[in-house]
Amino acid sequence: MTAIQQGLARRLTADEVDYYQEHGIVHLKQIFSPPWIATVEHVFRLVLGISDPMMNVMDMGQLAVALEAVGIELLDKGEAPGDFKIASYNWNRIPELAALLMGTPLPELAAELMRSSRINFFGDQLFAKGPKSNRRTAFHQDAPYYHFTGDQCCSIWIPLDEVDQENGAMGYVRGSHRWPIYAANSFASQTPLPGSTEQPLPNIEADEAKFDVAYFDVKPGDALVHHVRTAHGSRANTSATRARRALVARYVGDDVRYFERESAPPTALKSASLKDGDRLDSSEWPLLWTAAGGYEASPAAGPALSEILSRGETKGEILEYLSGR
Ligand SMILES: O=C(O)CCC(=O)C(=O)O
Repeated sequence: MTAIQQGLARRLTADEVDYYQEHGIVHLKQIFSPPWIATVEHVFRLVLGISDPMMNVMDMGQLAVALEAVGIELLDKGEAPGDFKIASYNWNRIPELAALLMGTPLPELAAELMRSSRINFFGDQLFAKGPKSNRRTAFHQDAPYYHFTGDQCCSIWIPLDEVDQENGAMGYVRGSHRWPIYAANSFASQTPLPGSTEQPLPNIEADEAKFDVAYFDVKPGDALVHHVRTAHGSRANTSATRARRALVARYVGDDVRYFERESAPPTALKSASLKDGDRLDSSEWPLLWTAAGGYEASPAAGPALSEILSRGETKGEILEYLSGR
């Protein structure tokens, strides 16, 4: 990175890139600028404020009730009066979210950490653990949920609240990006999803010390970035007053190729056009940035989107911009 990109408070250091490569996780302290984080907060509220049946939002409380009803053992039992919602893959319904994820600074941040010369967008998720939502996110790897192979996929976890052990800190098994792919679970239970063919993940929750789980206390402006095979999960939010919100943005790089994984859950995104072995370039996973051409290579996005967003332009103008590219 030659200049500080719009949205960043500072440059990445060489040590941070090495740490990500070595451990499959890195904590970037105060990497984002306050105005950019204010934009993330605005978009987060917008997404979770929309009540539209087309929105992809999972209520984890309801999921837990449904799992228990069919006899699946939950990680956290007992009373969990607070809300825990996960909103997934809504970027193509909400232009402001698309603009945030596809413009500076996230694609270049992902490129630098993964040492990749090109970046496609892969997906968005919002995790909102309300006060007293009292539910862990079970340890899991992201890879078994996806229809692709490769190492260069990272998730950038962007907190909007101060987060510590009390309100849902994220934990990561350092070095587990070198593990094989284990079975996917429902996040509320360690039980593998029906149809999984991989081995169940070791019982990390039972002996976190043995697995060298690293928990991170974070503040708005920080990011935690993990590799697609790094095992991760989070504490319950046991605080009576403090929410724990995070936006997760996922990107893929040079070595990722489409691969229809038979064991992936039915909700895993498939492409209408790609076949096994193809790069992900498609309307589902747009190419955003290349080292040679910057954002110019991108049919879908670019720094101008972030600019439009930061000027507080209207939804109509953002939609017009996206459809004109
Ligand atoms: O925020 C959480 O509790 C879990 C996040 C997660 O699993 C992810 O970012 O892949």
